[in-house]
Amino acid sequence: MSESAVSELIDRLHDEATQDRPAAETPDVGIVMGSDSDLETMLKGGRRRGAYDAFVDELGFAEQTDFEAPPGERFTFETYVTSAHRTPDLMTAYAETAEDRGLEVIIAGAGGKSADLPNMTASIAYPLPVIGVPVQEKSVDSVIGMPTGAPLVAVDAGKSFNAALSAAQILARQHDEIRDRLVAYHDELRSGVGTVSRDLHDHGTEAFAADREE
Ligand code: RP5
Repeated sequence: MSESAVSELIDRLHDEATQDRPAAETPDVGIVMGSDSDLETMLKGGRRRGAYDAFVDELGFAEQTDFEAPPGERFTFETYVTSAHRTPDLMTAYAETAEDRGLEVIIAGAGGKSADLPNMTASIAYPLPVIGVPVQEKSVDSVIGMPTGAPLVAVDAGKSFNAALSAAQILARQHDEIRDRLVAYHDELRSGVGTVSRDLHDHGTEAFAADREE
């Protein structure tokens, strides 16, 4: 990221924090990651489905790319790269303006052994809840290892999909519409297991396995 881009983003965040926009028009969830190399794990395109897949495909959220021009969907998320070590000033600006910009919850993911973005974002954005995503197995300890009095909830390594569901659970306490979407998503999972179980039993192992390979 060029120096001018960093400064421009910091100024933008502070400006947006002064706008006092209606809650329905601001992003509900902020997703930040330490590098664009985290994109596939954090959002979409990796070996597992990510937060983008959960929000857009399962829960009916939309990505908000312009703070002043929200999409038609009521519930939205935004995405930024805010490296803890390479752009600590941007990470700080994002976390300290989050509440005033209207965010309700942040999902923060980072990889490597010093995955400090989730825990530093949580400390600065407090009392806004932050859900940490260790992008790699080796990042788990540095994401979840917060001292007493400095809260952060976290999901398992790479499971940004679950982070999105957890963020939606927080929002669902105030929004029945999100609660209904979460319940519908779970019902679909349940129904899928039922169908598979019945087909496996009734068709037998060989036929069931052959069907799956088609
Ligand atoms: C990558 O560098 C990791 O995936 C991490 O999220 C990213 C950012 O690390 P810092 O720039 O904060 O050190 O290895």
